[in-house]
Amino acid sequence: MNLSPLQKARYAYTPKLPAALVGPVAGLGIERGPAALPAAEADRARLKELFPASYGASRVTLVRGRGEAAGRAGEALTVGVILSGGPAPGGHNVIAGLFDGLKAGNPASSLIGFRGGPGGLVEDKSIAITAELVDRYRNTGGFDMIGSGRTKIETPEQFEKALETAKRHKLDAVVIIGGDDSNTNAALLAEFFTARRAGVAVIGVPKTIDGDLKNEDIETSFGFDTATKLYAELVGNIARDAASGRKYWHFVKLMGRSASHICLEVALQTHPNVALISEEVEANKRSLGAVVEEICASILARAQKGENFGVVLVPEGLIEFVPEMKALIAELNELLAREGEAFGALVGADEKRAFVAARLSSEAGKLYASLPAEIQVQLVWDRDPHGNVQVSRIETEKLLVAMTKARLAELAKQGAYTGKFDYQTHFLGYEGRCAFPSNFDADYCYALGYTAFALIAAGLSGYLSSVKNLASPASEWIAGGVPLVSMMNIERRHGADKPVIKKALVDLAGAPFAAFAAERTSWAQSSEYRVPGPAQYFGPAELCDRPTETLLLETGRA
Ligand code: FBP
Repeated sequence: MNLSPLQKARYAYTPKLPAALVGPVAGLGIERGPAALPAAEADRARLKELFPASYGASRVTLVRGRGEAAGRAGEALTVGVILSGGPAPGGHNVIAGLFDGLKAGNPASSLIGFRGGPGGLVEDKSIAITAELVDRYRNTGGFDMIGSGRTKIETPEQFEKALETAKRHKLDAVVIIGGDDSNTNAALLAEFFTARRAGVAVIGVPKTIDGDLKNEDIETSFGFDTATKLYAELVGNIARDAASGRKYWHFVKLMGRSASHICLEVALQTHPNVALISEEVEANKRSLGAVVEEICASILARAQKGENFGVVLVPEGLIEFVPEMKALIAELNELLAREGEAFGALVGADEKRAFVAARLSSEAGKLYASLPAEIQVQLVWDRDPHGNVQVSRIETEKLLVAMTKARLAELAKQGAYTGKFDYQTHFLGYEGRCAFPSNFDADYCYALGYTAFALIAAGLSGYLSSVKNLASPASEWIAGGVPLVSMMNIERRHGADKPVIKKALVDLAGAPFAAFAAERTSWAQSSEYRVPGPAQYFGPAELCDRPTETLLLETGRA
């Protein structure tokens, strides 16, 4: 193998663990809290109906030397593991933590990787995860050890096939490492296995760079820390380039399918001139035109100082939060779900646009027609298996540039703008998903994997591995589990009401947004960008182990 010097050095890194997980597994215990119920009271009855076996379970905390013993810790267990959805830095360390936990419990335990995501369980595509294999991937980025995929296990046949695979391998448990959609799937699978008395537990692990799988039990999903550090490094560099060349406005779209957590975190780290927060756009019912006005206001103010350059951060999901676009997308989703077959038979882009345009309501049709042709096509590209619009493929940054240019031309005509507008567009997303995990993500992921083992050993199923108190040193982290169903609500997907884990959007009343809102007026005019530089792996803890600004602000540690 061609190993880089950093890869070799990272092999030697020993992830830090919460105190409860340090020491012999025989000492592991759990403490149960009260029943954890879904936050959406209106959906409780329906969720109870859909998840009779899993509904109403308690949160659990892992403890050492007390509580209920994790009775199966010493057994020879066979566990399957799946990486699901988009990669996020640290996934390999979840597998390493799970593997090490299993082997510490009983060296005869075995771990099986299902390849290519949940489809690997359905189709029984597996690989034995050996010590040698794990060692090759410790503390490295990527999901390439076993691969990932977005297959949704939803048809009765798929559930049956998953059960057959589990029986064939004599699995005691399956660990699903994924985001909100994948963990929704984990909850359904757990319920199905329990209803069929299969004796196979299902445990989820909170993954996604988007940072939107969070709640009072899950302070952050893994991968968010590393990805935002990497994007912030790049945005800081771009900002410095802007201030050096003094000739471009850089429009940077940042990944994050729905929520703007990534954009907000990168803004807090770099102080750009404009950072759009989708949730605020939606809350204030702002049109695309109003969003463009905000960008133009900064451009005008800076042009007056002779600063015809700047940085605009655009969250990937913005388009779905602008009310008129949201209504259009909702109509498109229903239309494509209803007439998917006829639409799928069309070949050319023009034909597809015409098909859609002819079926939209008059308001949505007008808006659709006003968009650039490429955006019209991008809006009707296939939804992913969970029904999501593939926002990473919609060039919102280019749409905003085109609208900004047009608006500046109008303002110039009115004599209100005399600056010069030149631009560059960027999309930062895939660059960050397989980066070497930061120390934070390397530690967090290892702890999540080890916790998943402990939950299995405690005989639990339908739980999400949870590690809390993350703004403190790792030794003070609190490991445990939270029932998956307690995070669910009922939402409209693919034209039908479905139980799903609720996505956590940016809280406009929360500390990270407040910190941003307090500064952004001055950032709009200033060229004093903050340049965070690359993530550090070696050196003092305040440099190497510092969590995100979001986490520090949310826990009052900023
Ligand atoms: P997950 O929810 O699976 O973690 O996906 C994260 C993500 O990176 C989104 O930010 C992005 O919109 C999407 O995946 C892109 O998906 P794909 O890899 O299928 O292009």
